[in-house]
Amino acid sequence: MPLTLFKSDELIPERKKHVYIKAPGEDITEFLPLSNEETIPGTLSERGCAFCGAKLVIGGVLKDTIQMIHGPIGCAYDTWHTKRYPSDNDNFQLKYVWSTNMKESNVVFGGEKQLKASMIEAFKEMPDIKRMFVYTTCATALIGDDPKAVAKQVEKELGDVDIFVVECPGFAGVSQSKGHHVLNIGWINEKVGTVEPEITSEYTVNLIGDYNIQGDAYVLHGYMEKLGIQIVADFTGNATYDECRSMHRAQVSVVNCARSAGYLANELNKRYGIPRLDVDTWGFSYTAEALRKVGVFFGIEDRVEALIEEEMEKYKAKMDWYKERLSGKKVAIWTGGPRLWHWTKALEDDLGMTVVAMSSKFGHQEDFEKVISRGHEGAIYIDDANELEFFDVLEMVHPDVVFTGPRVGELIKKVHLPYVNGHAYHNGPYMGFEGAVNMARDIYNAVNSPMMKLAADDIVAQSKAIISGSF
Ligand code: CFM
Repeated sequence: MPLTLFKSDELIPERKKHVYIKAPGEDITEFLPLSNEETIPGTLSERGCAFCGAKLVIGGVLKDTIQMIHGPIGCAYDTWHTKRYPSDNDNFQLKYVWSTNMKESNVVFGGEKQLKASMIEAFKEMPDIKRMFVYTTCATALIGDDPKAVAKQVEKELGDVDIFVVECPGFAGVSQSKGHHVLNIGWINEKVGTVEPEITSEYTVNLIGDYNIQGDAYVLHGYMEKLGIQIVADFTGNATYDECRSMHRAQVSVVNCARSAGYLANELNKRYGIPRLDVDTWGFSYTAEALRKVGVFFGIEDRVEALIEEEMEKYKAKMDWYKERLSGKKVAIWTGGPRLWHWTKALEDDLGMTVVAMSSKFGHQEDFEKVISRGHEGAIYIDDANELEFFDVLEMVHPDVVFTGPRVGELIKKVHLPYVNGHAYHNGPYMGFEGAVNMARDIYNAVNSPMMKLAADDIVAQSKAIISGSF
């Protein structure tokens, strides 16, 4: 059964091109669901906007940078405090939100004056901070404000600040994916190569596409430290603005989220000859494989093997405990895109689970190629799924647990299914060996939580009471 029309899509038959069920003997050269296309009107997409992809996903992670959002207040508020990326800078980036708070009169008469005033005010309020990202939004892009010109004026007036402007309003693309792209290319064009790092090791890497979700980057940084490898920059988990300006000096780019930051790795390769090494760092087998790739690159295989052995010693027995209890459970994954291919085989190999359905909000063709080739027959793959399709899938595959975000998670809870936060995690980190155990623990706790049963009982009791008139 290749491309498939769900029951709920009878009135939008175009959706058929976005749903694929892997059949025996087929491969990805025959079928791929359509992706990275405009959402079909009426399907109620779960996607984010292009501005959000730039600000919330990548720029906002930097630990020493003011994120000035040039637009109505909602664009700032809605991309503040909804992601969990800590830093060792006292979580500066999580505490504050900055906006030019565009009002109707600014829209009518132009917002540049307001932008300049807000930028100067923000720097004055935070005298220790000397770096800033400025983002345009739909409103300010439509009226034609020129934030780059304003940034130049502010840099000149203040003298000691550096500003990066991201011109990627919400409407710039079909999803948040466009924001990743615009920010990546802007950064390499304007900022990479403008700071020289201090090199302290004969082995140097860029980590690319890891955003320190609940401390993921800390786990990877710990491994690099044990291996004696210097991280020139992590784009952008727990990173500073200036570290990311010095990425041109690393020997290799180790790429985690290829979707959001593969563009930058490719440009570093083209412009500076830095090779790109793609890895997966969720799950036991993948983490070991990732470390081995790095080991081979630098010729430090012995150190890597010692590290893997040490970690296995610490975590393998715990993982096996969960494997015994989670084997055979069915999982659905509904996240952005990359986590589908990072997780599908990892959950099956490490925990014996079966991944039965996956939905990607904004993955491109290459993401579907990766996930479908790693998945098994009968698995369902959907691009940009909507709510009703989710319900169809639940009926078709009856997962024991769903990985998704809090928004879809609320729906999942209402049908009394366990849910694990696949974007920001329940109790991470989830990367590396220790992360794999945390993830297994959260799945185990979700699957075995008495809450779902109690909620179901409660509904039965309430319905009985309503029928008998005693409610
Ligand atoms: Fe990369 Fe990400 Fe993801 Fe992503 Fe995202 Fe995310 Fe995601 Mo939520 S950068 S593409 S835009 S791995 S926020 S940390 S979890 S949808 S699969």
